[in-house]
Amino acid sequence: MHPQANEIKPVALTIAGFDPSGGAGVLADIRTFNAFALFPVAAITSVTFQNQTAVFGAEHLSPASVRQQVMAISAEHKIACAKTGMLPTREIVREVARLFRETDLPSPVIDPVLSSTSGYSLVEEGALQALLQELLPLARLVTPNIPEAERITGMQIRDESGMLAAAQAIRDLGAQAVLIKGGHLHEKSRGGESPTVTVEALDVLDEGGIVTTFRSPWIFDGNLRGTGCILSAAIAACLAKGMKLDHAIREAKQFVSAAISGAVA
Ligand code: PXL
Repeated sequence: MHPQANEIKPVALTIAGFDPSGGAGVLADIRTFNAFALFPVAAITSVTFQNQTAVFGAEHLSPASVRQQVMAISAEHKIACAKTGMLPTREIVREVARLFRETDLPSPVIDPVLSSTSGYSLVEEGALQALLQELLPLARLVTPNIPEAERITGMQIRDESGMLAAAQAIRDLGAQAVLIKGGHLHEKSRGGESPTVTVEALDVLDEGGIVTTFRSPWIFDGNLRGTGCILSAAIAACLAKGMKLDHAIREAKQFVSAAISGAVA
């Protein structure tokens, strides 16, 4: 790699876990940043052990090593956009919040990762509480899916008005904007005598109280791993390119759809 490559491309930072199989985490983020012609840099929070089938475990880094990765990168680069993914411990969440408070890193897109697609918990006890108290108030955007939004708010989300109420509750924690992803909302039984098929996916954006809804044909992704990582990285990338948030989300959603169909990332 030419050492000056980053002088041409804006630099995009991900602070997230490492999935060696490449489906999720920093590798998915890096592929996404590359696809948007950004220069990817990454600070790793945890090394996970997994493949397409299951997560077998993880070894988390210390908060100090997360800090030192970020400090070394940001001493050399002006960071154009940042996103966070798997932040597995209370201590790492606190350290990452400190980094965003105390340095000139741009406000992050926060993907509040709690568990893997296969259902394995990726965060220890206390990490969620720290996320709510310390990191969400610093967010440019938070991108929970419905189960994550339910755990963050303690609310049950059954429909669009539930999504709106949860988005406002998360914004009340201090985030500038919240995108609740409804991919799971309309999913119905696909077996039995009269299988119901989801025809629409609904996402709700609440930015400072202004609500935008995104409706798109629901694509069965076979529970593709990493779509949350790719979406939040793509939104951060589009923000780095100067797009308004709703435009950035529209572009990012198109990118994820293309990724699901195998065209990109
Ligand atoms: O998709 C959530 C996720 C995020 N980050 C890492 C992961 C996973 C799911 O497995 O491993 C590192």
